[in-house]
Amino acid sequence: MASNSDFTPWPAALAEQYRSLGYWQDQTLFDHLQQAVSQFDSATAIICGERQFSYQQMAERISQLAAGFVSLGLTKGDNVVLQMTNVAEFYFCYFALLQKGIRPVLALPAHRLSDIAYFCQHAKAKAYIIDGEQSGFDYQALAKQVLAQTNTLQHLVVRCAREHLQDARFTALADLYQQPDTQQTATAAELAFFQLSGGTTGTPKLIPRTHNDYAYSVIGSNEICEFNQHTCYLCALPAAHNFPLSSPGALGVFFAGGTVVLTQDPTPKSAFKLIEAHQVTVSGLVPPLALLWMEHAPSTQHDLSSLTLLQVGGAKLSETAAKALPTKLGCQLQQVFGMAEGLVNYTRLDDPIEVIIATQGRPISTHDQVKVVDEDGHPVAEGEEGFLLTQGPYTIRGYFQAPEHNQRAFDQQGFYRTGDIVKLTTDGNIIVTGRDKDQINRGGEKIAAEEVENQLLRHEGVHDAALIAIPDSYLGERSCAVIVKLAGAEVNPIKLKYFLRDSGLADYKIPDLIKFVDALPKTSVGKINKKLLREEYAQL
Ligand code: AMP
Ligand code: DBH
Repeated sequence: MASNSDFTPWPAALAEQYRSLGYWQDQTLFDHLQQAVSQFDSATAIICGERQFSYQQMAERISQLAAGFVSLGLTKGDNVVLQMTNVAEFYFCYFALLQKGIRPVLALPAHRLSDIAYFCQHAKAKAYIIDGEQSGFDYQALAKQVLAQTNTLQHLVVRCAREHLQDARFTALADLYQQPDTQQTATAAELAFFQLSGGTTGTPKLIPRTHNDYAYSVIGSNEICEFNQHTCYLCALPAAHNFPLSSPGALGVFFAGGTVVLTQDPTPKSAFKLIEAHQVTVSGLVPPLALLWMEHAPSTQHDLSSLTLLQVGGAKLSETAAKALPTKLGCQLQQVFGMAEGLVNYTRLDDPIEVIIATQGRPISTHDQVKVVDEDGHPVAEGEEGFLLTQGPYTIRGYFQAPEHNQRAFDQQGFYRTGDIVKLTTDGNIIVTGRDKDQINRGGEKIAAEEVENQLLRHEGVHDAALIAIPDSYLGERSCAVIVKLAGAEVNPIKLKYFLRDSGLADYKIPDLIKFVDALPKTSVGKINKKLLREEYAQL
């Protein structure tokens, strides 16, 4: 059963304020979808390859799956790991689980054994739901490894034809479409699902999001981005990620009655074709993809004129690229600076061009509080650089079951320490200037240095290891592992990369570069001096 220890509640006075302001409407995410279903009925909700689903058809699939999940014995308060690619079934499963108060952990397609096994164990997940039809990676093989390493899973559900199931213990998702069950067991103040943090520590963190807080972030985003029933959104980033799910993303589209077009392939070749075919009006990208689209747009055969807005976020977009984007793509740019923990900032559609080009925008809500502080936690002078802390109506007050980490990640008043270094402009816009967290932002994919270092240190030939970011013109940053070998050890970069992959580390976390040194520089207190290392390796 759900319990209060599942998430850290907001202080009562704030919760009351958010309700009285109408931010928290005490409606579940499922309620919001239901409202759209009754209003938009036969309008197209999802386009997924050759398949299209109206709001009514989507609702029907959700209620059928809700019945199926219950028939497995899953019940309110249970956790499951949901790892789907960009297919309609991601949303069907997501809403069916939410309807029944079953909480999905939203794993990304790129997650591998070490992440998934951790999510299953930490969340005591009863089921793991995967995509068995996606070419390019065998999720069923991964699932077998996960089963061998974990002891909580009771069900493995695979999106594939029954005859393609690889193991007698697996259930076909197709068999879970049963007699529709429309009864809702979730309530809005409760935990709805888990987002995942890019993390800064040895283990990934689970981010508990409630219906109330998440719905507000979506509805607030819809107002800012002007999503409506005519919006046609190309979901080119992984659907489960916070950005394409909620900023305003697919949920914003569904609540407004528009259409989500899904693609597994975000590159220009495939994306441009879809933009033309479905008259896509808006999409959201990380900077490297935005650069790629800009590079290919001028010479494309496809008509991109339906595209009116391109949102870019997840990592810093250079000013040069921001300036060139509107002309290259023939649409407006919106910068989005968000985090799965909550706070999302947008440049506004009617902002002056200088603001859109040079800032990462301002918070959704006037009740998002941002503090920019120095090392001692004191506010910096106006316009000065400092650490960004925040609290508000949709920013979590604690990670799931991580008391020690929560001590560090939140201040005395419950503000979340984002780990970002920012400046505030006089009109309240945020400029991201750097980062204080031990993380590499590889084109929007975040890598916790400590997690990779811990894996490297498990290798018998590695004495010491540091993972640092090095600049990259395309990705923004790449990762470089600086390693001290044990005397006489036979290690080389290729062997180490294989070792990391075999240990279940996701591909994007494997260091781009591996360098060997005799010793790592230390600070006066004996910690690895990463600042110095970053300076030394900046030219690679
Ligand atoms: P996560 O906590 O994994 O959801 O990642 C959120 C982090 O991504 C933020 O704290 C920033 O470090 C980074 N980020 C997201 N959007 C932007 C942006 N537009 N510019 C710079 N950094 C960003
Ligand atoms: O990077 C992110 O996590 C992010 C970026 C843009 C995000 O969570 C969001 C918008 O909601």
